[in-house]
Amino acid sequence: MTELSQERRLVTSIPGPKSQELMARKVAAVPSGVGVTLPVFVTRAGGGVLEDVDGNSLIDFGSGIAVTSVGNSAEAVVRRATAQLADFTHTCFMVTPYEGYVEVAEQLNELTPGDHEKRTALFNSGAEAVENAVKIARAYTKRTAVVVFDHGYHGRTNLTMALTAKNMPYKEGFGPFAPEVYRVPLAYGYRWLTGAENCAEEAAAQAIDMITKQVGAENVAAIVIEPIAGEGGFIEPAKGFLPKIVEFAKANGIVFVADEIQTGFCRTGQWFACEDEGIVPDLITTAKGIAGGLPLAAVTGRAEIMDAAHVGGLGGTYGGNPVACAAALGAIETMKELDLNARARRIEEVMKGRLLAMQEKLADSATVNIGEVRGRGGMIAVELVEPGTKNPNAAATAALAKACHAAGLVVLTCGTYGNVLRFLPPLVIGEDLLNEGLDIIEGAFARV
Ligand code: PLZ
Repeated sequence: MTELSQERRLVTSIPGPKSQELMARKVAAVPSGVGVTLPVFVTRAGGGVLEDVDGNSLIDFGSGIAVTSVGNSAEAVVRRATAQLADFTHTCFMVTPYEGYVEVAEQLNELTPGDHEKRTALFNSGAEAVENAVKIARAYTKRTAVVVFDHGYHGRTNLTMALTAKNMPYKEGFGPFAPEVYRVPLAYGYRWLTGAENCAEEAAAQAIDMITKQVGAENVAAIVIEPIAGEGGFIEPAKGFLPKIVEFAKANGIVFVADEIQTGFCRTGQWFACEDEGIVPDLITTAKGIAGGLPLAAVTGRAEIMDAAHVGGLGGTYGGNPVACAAALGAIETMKELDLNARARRIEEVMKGRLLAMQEKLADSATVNIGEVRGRGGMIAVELVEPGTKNPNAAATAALAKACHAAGLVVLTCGTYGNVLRFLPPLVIGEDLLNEGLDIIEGAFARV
């Protein structure tokens, strides 16, 4: 197969005619509930590009939602997964186990924060990992309540829909939801009414007050939080907020669960985003970046908590599939070899430099302002507002994303108010493509 050339190349309009034909088949064969951000059908992908059926090559600032951090079809992922495919594809780890699963567990026990004794259980999706973290915390504490935060996202299964904050599109019409889920404020500095400088202190106090007054700390099994809220808008909780919540959990025998499904595996310039504030979670959920694109997820945590579930209480037919495990070992090998943490930090430097300049340039714009540039590593976003206000500008966000797509740049939106343009490039993207992508964003701002 010919090497995928690392360039943007548009030979048709986006989407091209072949993609449009396939989209018509999709509409006839797949329910409309399964949405599509950019109806371009992919044939090959790698490095920082996606190639489509019409021969276009698009720059990838999405990584399939923070999954292909090591790039699509990364060499070590393909090599190890291919070898595993030829050896055996499935036995079910609960029936007759295999080494790859144990090796992934060992790696995660070592890479995650804290040097206490740990255990790891493997699953198929992020939502499944979060569900299992809650099961484990309930088994350990013999309590039922789960505390989550404003703007939180944890999945689309029944329990994780309950844990997820945003109604549309995730929950609307899909209830009733799982009980014993309580939502408290998140330290969202940009939108904190008394100002960002008071946010960490006040939000933590409010959250703790709500837990103690409305739920009772002694009833709480787990506090589940993303160290950076992903789908909610790439919100970095104001510094000091997370440590206060951790301290409260510790003082009250509550299992602190960090959902690092989007932030994990070098995405934020650390193995895990918790590390930035020195946080050691009791349990940590991971998925996405873990296996270079193959479906795999994990719960890693303190041995005494992880071992609380009775024998046979955890599992699933496919959890820790051997091919996915081999891919994960290849992905982790790549992260170490290429020092993707350093690459993520470089991406932040380049992106923030240019986005902050755009923010300044747009200060007098009559259509859109960049309210805030935020995020860490290869997880960067701009929150867009109406000129001279903090009113969310979802219309401009949608228009900008569309303009980027038409120019051959895959970008995603997010945010409770739909007004955040987010960038999640593969961490192996070349700096020329990174800058070309930023040129496109700058051009889109100039036109919108
Ligand atoms: N926790 C922090 O980011 C998945 C969702 C895309 P699954 N985020 C992308 C969509 O619209 O469905 C996510 C996450 C965090 C949990 C999940 C859920 O992971 O692998 O999608 O189940």
